[in-house]
Order: sequence, then structure tokens, then C-alpha cells
Amino acid sequence: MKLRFTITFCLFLLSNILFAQQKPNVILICMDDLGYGDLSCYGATKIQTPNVDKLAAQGIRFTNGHSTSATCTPSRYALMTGVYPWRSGAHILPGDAALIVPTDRLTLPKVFKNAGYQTAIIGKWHLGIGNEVKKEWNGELKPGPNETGFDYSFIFPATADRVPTVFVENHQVIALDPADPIEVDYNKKIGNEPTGKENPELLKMKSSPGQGHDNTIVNGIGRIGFMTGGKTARWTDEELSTTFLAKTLEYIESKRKQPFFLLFNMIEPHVPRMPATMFKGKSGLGFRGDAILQMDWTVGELMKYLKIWGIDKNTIIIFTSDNGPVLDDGYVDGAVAMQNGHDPMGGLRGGKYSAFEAGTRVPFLISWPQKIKPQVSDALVSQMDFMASFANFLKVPLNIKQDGINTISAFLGKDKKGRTSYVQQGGALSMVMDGWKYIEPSEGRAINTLVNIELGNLKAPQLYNLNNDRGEKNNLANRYPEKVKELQEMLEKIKKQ
Ligand code: NG6
Ligand code: CA
Repeated sequence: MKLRFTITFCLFLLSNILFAQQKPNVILICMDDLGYGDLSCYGATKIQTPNVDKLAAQGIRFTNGHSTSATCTPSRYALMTGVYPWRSGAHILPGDAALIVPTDRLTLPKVFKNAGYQTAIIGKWHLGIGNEVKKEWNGELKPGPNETGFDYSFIFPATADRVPTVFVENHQVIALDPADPIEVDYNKKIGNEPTGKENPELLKMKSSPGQGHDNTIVNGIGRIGFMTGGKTARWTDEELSTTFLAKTLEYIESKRKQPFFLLFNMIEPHVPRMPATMFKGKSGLGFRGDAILQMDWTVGELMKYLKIWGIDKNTIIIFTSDNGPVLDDGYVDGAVAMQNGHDPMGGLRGGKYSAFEAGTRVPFLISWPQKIKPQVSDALVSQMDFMASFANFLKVPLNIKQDGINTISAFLGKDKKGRTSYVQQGGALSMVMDGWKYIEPSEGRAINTLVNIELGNLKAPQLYNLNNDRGEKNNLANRYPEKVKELQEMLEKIKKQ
């Protein structure tokens, strides 16, 4: 009896191990401000992205893939939690913000953890760290990514244009000299280091007038926010992307024998764009274009190593972006002056910050050589649905209230429809259903003239038919008042849920 039990138990263990080995690794690459029209596989002609194109050619290229929101923090909040970010009022966070993802909730990485995966995040974070704004940057930094589901984290806290300009590995700022502690303040100047405002002659890249980015100067670049100390720990912008790549390869090499989930939050082409020397001037489109070439090279390196390690066939790579594109987001870096006809929006209206399509319709690729056939899909898919979909895929119970739905069939290319309805967030919210898009009335300004982007705000309701007017040129609200009413009621209902 005892022997029989032992044998059965061993067989159970063995089958578990075998199944575990068959589970695909998942690498979710989330770019920062990469636009629908920024890749040659999405029609860009002024810039070539051969490595990402290869990814597109071997998997699914989605034409209607979305983030929830037209800015970073809200969009990443939804990706992590499966919850519409406007429910809790998530907004772009300063670099010293406290963590906004609840640590007691199921998250995307926890779904993978519950399925036996190793989990990691490398790159941008921007969801806050610690319980308070005021924190000891020199001590243990928590709660943060490790408390929301990642076994390993190597991140920077917010954005590259915000202090503190340091890497945080798990709970520690790396390369910190205890004799030179870091202090951060977003309200007033601290310390006596030069700022972009007082010492513009020290800048190697000018800040755009009226946009800020003129506080503490780090590596010749004016930042948002003030910091002092931590001199040895400060990053060099030209090394940011290659550092994250190196950490990524190191991580994958060490975990390649077990299934892993890696959220690789790459930084391109968010400001300040300061690519490695080998990419500077290469695109002819200024540093923004050069940053896109750097991104493409990085993806190529990653794919090369997956192949060398023999795990390329059974690794799912998802490639997407947290929000739409912007040219001038705070620095005079050539993106506008050297645009040369490049259209980062890919013919869509709006851009980053906008309720129009270019705000949330982003590059969206899924490749899994072992299982997915190359194809283009027009299914409406969202990053918010990764959690519910992978929970279904990995048979992890999803017993919490959230907004995500299971669209795994669309993600794997079997269903060509995806969602029927979806709420998109610019400044105003939009209700999308069966190709109709209603943008709720808004008091906000129509154009952000500093970044030169139409925000999609109008005091009256807007209605577009995305099936034949993806560029949102014809407001049909007056012609179809009953459609406006239907979508408006639908949006109100979802808001109340
Ligand atoms: C904006 C910044 C912009 C960028 C953005 C966040 C100003 C005037 N502009 O507020 O430079 O940092 O926030 O970008 O401060 S995001 O991709 O993280 O949402
Ligand atoms: Ca972003």
C-alpha cells in the first residue's frame, strides 16, 4: 500500500515536472511611447526595424491592439492588475511616488507565479515604490515590484526624465556609496547642484521651452525633480538600454531551464532620448529615430540569444507599447527638426496623451514559433486582458473582480474578433463597440500646443466609425444620436460597475 502510494506520488511529481518543462516562457516587451507607425512592419518607410519585423513575420501582427491609456502609469497599472486605471484615478507618477499597485491583489506576474513560473521585471517601473513619498533611498526600498509578484526586479523607479536617476535591483539602489546618500524632492530644490533653469550652459541637450525638465542636471540633461547625492549610483543615459539588455540576457541565461515570465520594459523612444554612441546619427531622424534603431537592435540581440540557448521555439514573445507617440516631449533632440516625413502615428489621429486612436492603438505582436502560425489579426485586443487570458491558459484561478476578459484565443491567433467593447483613456474616456467609438464630452483643451498633439477633447460628444474612418476625421454624433446614447449609457454602466 505504502509502496503503491510512493510510486503514484513519484509519477505525479514526474508528470508535473514534464508538464512544467513544456510550459512556454513568456517575454512581454513593453516599449515606452513607441507609435503605431514607428515600425517598418506597421508601414514606416523612413525607418527600418528588421528585427522587430522578423518577430512580426513569425507571429501575429495585430492591427487593433491597445493599451488602456494614452500615458504610462495608468496603462501599466492596467497591464499589472487587469483593472481600468481610471477607477482608482491612476495618473503619471513623480519619481518619488509611493506604490499604487495593491500588494494583496492578484497581478499578472502572480498569475505566472501561481502556475510555477519564475518571474522578473527589467526596465522601467513607474508604479511607485514604498508606502510613502518621503523615503529612505539608501535603505531597503519596499514594497515595490517584488511585493507585487516579481521574484526578481532590476528597474528604474519612474521615467528617465525624472529623478532619482538610479537603478534599483530588488530592494536596493545599486552602486550606492553610503557616504553620499541620495535625497529626492519634487517640490523644492535640495542640495546645491546645478539645475537646467539656473545653469542652461551645462546642458548637453536643451530642454524644450515651457515644458519643465529644468531641475537637477544629471549627465548633462535637465530632469524633472531635484536630487542630491548618490553620485556613483547615477546612470549614464547612453548605457541605460544596454544595461537593461545585459541584465535581461543574464536573467534568461540563468532561468532558461525553467519556465519564466519576464516583463521587459524597454525605454525607447521616451525622453530623454540619449542612445548609445553606436546609434547616434544613424537614423537621420534625430535621437528619436536613433533610439528606435537601438530598440530594434536590442530585440535582435534578445532573439539571437534565445536561439543560441535553444529556447526560441517555445518562448512566447509579446511586443507592445505603453502608449502612443510624441515628438517633442520636453527636449530639443531633433525629433521635430529632423522628422523628414516620418509618421509615428501611422495615419492615426492624436498621439500620446490623446483620446484619439494614436493614444492607445499601439504596435502589438505575439510570436510563439512552436504554436502560432504567421498572420495579421484585426481582433480588438488589450494589454489589460493579459492577466485574465494567461490565467485561463495556465489554469490559474482568477477569483477576483477585475475588468479584464479572457481573450487567449485572440492572442493565440484562433479568434479574429477579440473584444466587442472596450474603454480607452486619453484625457476623456472613449467607449468602443463593434467598430463604433464614442468620446465623452470634455472641458479639456483641444490641443496640447507644447507637444503639438490633439487631445481629442470636445465639449460635445464625438462618434466615429473606426471600420471605415480609422483616422477619426468624420464626427458622426449628430447623424447617429441613438448610437451616441447607446454608447454613452454603456460607458456610464461600466463606470459604475
Ligand atoms: C509628462 C512630461 C513628459 C513625460 C510624461 C510621462 C512634462 C511637461 N512632461 O508630464 O516629459 O515625462 O509626463 O511619460 O512634465 S509617460 O510615458 O511616462 O507617461
Ligand atoms: Ca510611455
